[in-house]
Amino acid sequence: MREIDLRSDTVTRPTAAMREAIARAEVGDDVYGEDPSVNRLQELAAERLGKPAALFVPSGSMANQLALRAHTEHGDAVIAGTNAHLYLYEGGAAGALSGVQFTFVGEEGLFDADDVRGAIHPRDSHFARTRLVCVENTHNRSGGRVFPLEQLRAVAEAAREEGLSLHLDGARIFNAEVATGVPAAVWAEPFDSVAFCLSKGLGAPVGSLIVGTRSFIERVHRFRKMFGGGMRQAGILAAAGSYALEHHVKRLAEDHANARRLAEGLERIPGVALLRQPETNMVLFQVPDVAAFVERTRGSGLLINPIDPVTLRAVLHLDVEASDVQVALEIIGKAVA
Ligand code: TLP
Repeated sequence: MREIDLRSDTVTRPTAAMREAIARAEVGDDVYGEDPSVNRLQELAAERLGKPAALFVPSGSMANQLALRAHTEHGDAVIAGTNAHLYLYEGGAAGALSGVQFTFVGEEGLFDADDVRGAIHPRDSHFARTRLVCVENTHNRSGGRVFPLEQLRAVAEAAREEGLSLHLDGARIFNAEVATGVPAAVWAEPFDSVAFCLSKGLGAPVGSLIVGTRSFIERVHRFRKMFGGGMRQAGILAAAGSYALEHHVKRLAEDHANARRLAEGLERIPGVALLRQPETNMVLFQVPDVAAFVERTRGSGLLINPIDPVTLRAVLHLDVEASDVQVALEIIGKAVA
């Protein structure tokens, strides 16, 4: 039985061509800055995101947490959308490693300029100093939603006027690029720093990048060492990442098409409630008994994770074909019958 794994786009395995790129990778000691494959990936990433410098790090969580650490001091406040990954799903790191607290704004990851202005603490010693605004695009917890570009620019302008820094959790920024036709560098333009992942829709096994100005990346480099993220012959991972950036961006459109196919099919199954039309590669839906559903579908070779007691998230990726979507729909139909 071919297993269909829709738990996340993190579950992909490297393709044969990517494994070849890994096997051919030239390597060196990246803690000394001597790994040519890492250096090449960093240059490629900086160029793609339109920023002067980039740093390769082991995970998206580390990229976000390094950004928080580098932009803030202990005791500062950070403005973020509700259910931001860097708050909700990163093991409490922001409190533990950077000593920051959050002010949440908006709904489902989206917020506007007035939300930002209204969330800034008074400059008074009673209050934590508000220093940073974080945006997540696409937004994971709301099912891969894209932050509207003009709204994003207005948010950035408000933040700038108030002297705040801006960080983008762009773990899936290339999904936003492909869904909208707006280049990643344009999405990144208003931000001081951007984190993006190679190990999600792009299909590489490991790694994320953080991009920004040279002086910011130098600061992040120091914290990467401190957080234990300095890697040695990481070129074997970076080679997979460069391959992914060069070959796996355009194909994200297939994942988006499969997400729409899945959503259309789900709408026809009695007992299934689609939460909203997918904008990128995720589909959120509800069924009457989530626990029984997860067990039944798993028994039929289909893996889907709940994100809360009543909602499931199906994620489309490189290892899921259109024909798998049809099979998944049949399994789901039987599981809710
Ligand atoms: N998200 C994972 C889980 O942690 C929920 C997933 O399966 O979607 N930012 C965003 C927006 C993310 O979705 C993720 C991973 C990260 C950061 C963290 O990346 P990693 O897993 O590499 O630390």
